[in-house]
Amino acid sequence: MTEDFKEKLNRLFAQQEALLNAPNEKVEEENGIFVRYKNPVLTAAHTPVIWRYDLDELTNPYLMERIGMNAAFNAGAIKWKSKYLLVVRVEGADRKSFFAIAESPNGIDQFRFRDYPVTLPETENPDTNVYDMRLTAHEDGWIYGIFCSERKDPDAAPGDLSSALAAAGIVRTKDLENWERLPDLLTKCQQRNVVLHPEFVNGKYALYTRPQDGFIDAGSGGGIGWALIDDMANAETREEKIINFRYYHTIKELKNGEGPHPIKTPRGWLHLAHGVRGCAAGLRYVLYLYMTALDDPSLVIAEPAGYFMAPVGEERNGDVSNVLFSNGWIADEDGKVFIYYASSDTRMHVATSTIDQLVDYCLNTPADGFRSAASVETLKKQISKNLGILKNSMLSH
Ligand code: M1P
Repeated sequence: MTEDFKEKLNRLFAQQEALLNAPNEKVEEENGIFVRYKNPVLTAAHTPVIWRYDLDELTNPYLMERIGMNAAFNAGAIKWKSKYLLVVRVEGADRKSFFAIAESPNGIDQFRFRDYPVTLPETENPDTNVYDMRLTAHEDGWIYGIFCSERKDPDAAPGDLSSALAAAGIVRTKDLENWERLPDLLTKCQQRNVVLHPEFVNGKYALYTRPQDGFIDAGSGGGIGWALIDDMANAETREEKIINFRYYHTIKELKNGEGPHPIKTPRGWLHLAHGVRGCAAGLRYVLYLYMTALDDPSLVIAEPAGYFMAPVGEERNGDVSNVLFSNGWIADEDGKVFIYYASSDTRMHVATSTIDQLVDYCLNTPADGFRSAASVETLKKQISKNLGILKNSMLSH
């Protein structure tokens, strides 16, 4: 190896180590509900040097990137052997997404990809693209991963190279190293954002679904669905009911979808989801929370109006701008919650909160009144209560 090549190589590794070891810090002045962290926890630049470069001077004398990585986003999350583990949607410069695992000792920085991406077993009908895995450590003892399996629509008109079909692919593992592929979920329509509930419900597996008319449009699919399944090894939705509806002139008017699986709390199941609306700039994806009953995870008991998180600053820009999307969060035993979210289909971030704060937010934030006049009434109520408090506190001074 020449000295020049060796120097370039050392620089490359040093730059990456600096990026991977950069300490993250809280962003001040948040809203009391959650705290954002300043640096993205993963980007395309966090993918290992050994993925992107051929390190052999003979075959790569200019030390050029040979396999480009475009983005690292929409990660599933799980706490595993005391580490915070993300199953990341990595997208290559070739537009193919694949899964790769990155781990951190503290959940907020030092995320490092494993040497190899996940080798996902295939069904007889190979996937063209795979993405957005939701991880569920189910009480049956398996860790399931449900993801979108995308294939070209076989009925597309000649020359139409864009029409696609979305289905829910299913894998399971006991060690997050070896994955068993199960048959795709059998449903009456296309599906994305399918999530496995962590507990049996009436002795069955329970899925959050998102029935959709087309690959992009939810269409007549009214929102987040719910289906009970006999067997994950032959999963089929016989009956599907909508449990979290879309509404006109809300943040989820056009589409919505369950995020990661809900967190069990003493007051009910805490859900994180995304809502989509259309505007002149295109689609706008934001995150929202809702809660369902402890004894019936399909029964909504609280849903604050509007969004919980929306893109800000650099989060607003990327390959698909104006998008926040989350399919992973981790609740620690002390009640701290790590919310992993992607911005604009480009990079991964973390925000933290606690179960108590998120439950309080859900149960005490006013619900949507669906009309401007209702919003004004809600606002007036709070203002007059606060004016009373201020008046009393001034009197008491
Ligand atoms: O581009 C924004 C998101 O679009 C899709 O979301 P949905 O399933 O709601 O249609 C997905 O492709 C998602 O990966 C992507 O982030």
